[in-house]
Amino acid sequence: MRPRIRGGRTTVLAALLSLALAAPIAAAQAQTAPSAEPAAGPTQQAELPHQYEVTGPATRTERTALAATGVSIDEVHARAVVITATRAQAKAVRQLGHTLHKLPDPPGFTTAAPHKPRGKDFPAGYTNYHTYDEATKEIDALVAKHPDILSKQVIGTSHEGRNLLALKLSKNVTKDEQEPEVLFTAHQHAREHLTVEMSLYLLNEFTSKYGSDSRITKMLDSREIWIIPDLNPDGGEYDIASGSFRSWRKNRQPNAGTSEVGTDLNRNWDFKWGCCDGSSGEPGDETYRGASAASAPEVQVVSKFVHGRNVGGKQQITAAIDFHTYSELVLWPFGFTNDDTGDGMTQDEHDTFATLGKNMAATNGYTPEQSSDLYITDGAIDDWLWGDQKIFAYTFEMFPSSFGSGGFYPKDSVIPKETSRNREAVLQMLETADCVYRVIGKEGQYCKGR
Ligand code: LU0
Ligand code: CA
Ligand code: ZN
Repeated sequence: MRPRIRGGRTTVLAALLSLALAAPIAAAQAQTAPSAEPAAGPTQQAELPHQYEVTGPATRTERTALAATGVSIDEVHARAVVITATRAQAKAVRQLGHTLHKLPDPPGFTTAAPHKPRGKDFPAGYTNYHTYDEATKEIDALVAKHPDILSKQVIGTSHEGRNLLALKLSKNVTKDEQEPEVLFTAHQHAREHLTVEMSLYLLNEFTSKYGSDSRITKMLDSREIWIIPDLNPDGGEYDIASGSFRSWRKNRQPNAGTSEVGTDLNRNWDFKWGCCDGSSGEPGDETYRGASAASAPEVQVVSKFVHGRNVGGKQQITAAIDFHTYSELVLWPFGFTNDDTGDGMTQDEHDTFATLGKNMAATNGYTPEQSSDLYITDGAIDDWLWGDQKIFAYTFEMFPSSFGSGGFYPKDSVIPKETSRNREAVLQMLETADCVYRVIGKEGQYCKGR
């Protein structure tokens, strides 16, 4: 398999960094010297991570070795990457022989304890992003307005007790009809706030256009669409609770025996959990996989929900997208292995994944590739959805393509364009969900008698 590069770019990060330094996000950070390390003070909380450009790693093997230090890899280029790391992790990465440059922190980044009521709002320039309460209110209003096609279930609670929701969109929504089902999930990673907006966009688009847009009407008439809009509400609220962004990734579950908080939900799913150097066993690391498979309550709740869609021994959900940011990618399984095919992935299955992935990417301009082309991950949701449930599951890494265009924190003005950018890809997935193998012309072989 030919390794491809995340974002499809071959530019070195020196150019990226100069772009970043010229960009508004960096201007807002002028108070932070690029190479300065924050000093801990008596009123400060546990250390927060920072983003660094790392020059050196050029292959997926080198990137996987880098990820094994417990950092998250946020952006991949030909001979460089952007990572998120604590100071200790940054030191470990330097010891691997790589060169690190600290990138500017997000707007108003602070290590101070919260000085505002929890989750009051996003910072200036970001207030059109929805806090957990705002999203809940908007969802409740949509359900009240469209009770025939939209219903809400509380499927469980997060570690801190926030409701985890599943929204169902379909004609005759209160009935469980014999229709192909499709799942959209978002916000496993706290700082990836644009993904909650993606969920809200889909809810608004489907409810407002049902009856007037023929493709949407046909899909709601013939599919059952599930949207889990916010898998990690505790992490999301923590990321904004101080009034400035904290660049938080994990959930907010304490780790027994340490002062470290949080599990990386996208390393905690119960398929090949911790198998392959694609996650960390250290509680303080960005990619901490948790104490055991599905140890995070949020992962347990969503796993149980997906298991519940197995009716009469048949999984009803045939296709899924898990939304993340950033890098503008369409990714498919497996993440735990570099092999295209093997146990749990036949050639036809791989070809189906790759064909639909490329078709969808052609509509939004993202780069399509197998997840492990970036670096190895284990315990990621797509591997579980496919490996355990045989659901054609993709990860979309949304806008932007790079740190220099806003990284994890693009301004709220991008929300309408960057959520609607995925409308066509989502419709393609829905339209193929009755027989995904149709994309490789093998409907007759795999979907007869369905
Ligand atoms: O979980 C992750 O590391 C993802 C990429 C994988 C799905 C391959 N990247 S993210 O954390 O930057 N969203
Ligand atoms: Ca229905
Ligand atoms: Zn993510």
